[in-house]
Amino acid sequence: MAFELPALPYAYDALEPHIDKLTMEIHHNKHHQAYVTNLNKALEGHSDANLPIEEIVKHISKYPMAVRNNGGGHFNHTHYWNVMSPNAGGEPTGDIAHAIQTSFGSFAEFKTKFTQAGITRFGSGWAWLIVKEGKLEVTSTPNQDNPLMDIAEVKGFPILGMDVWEHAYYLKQQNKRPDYIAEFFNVINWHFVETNFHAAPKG
Ligand code: MN3
Repeated sequence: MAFELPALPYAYDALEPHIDKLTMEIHHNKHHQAYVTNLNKALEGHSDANLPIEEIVKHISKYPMAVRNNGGGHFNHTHYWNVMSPNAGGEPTGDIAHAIQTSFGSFAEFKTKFTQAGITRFGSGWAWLIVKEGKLEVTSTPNQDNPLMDIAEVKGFPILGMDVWEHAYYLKQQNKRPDYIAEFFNVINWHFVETNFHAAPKG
């Protein structure tokens, strides 16, 4: 049983005009595929190749760097495709809206913090909204690390992840990462974020 590239839950052009078709095609079909291929290579003949990717990610310190980079890449991108959706964005409602209000004061304050986390992540990496000890927190990770990893500086349960690698936006926004982040807010699937919020450990 090898890891496989999951199908995108919508068409490559479904996030237009916010995220363009060519970026989505290359990002999914080339970048994510490469993480999957290289993860399979790195775990070839290893019994852990049958574990769910979450289990590998949680105990990432016991694996070589190739598993950290490519296993992280596989986990993060699988999350990312689902955290975006056509006809999405806007302000959340329900339990997740309430939790954001409680933790950050307002949605606008959360948006500022999350945007800053994405902008200030030097080089390649991710911005995250996590559940940590029952509370929401914004953090970021370098490369393909994520807050589930035992090596993460700030650990927690990721409920919303934003890819800020240049490959996520360079064809459309070139060097303007803040423009990509503004567009990302137009495609956030808050229902998926809320589902993750409910699945997070409470303690
Ligand atoms: Mn990416």
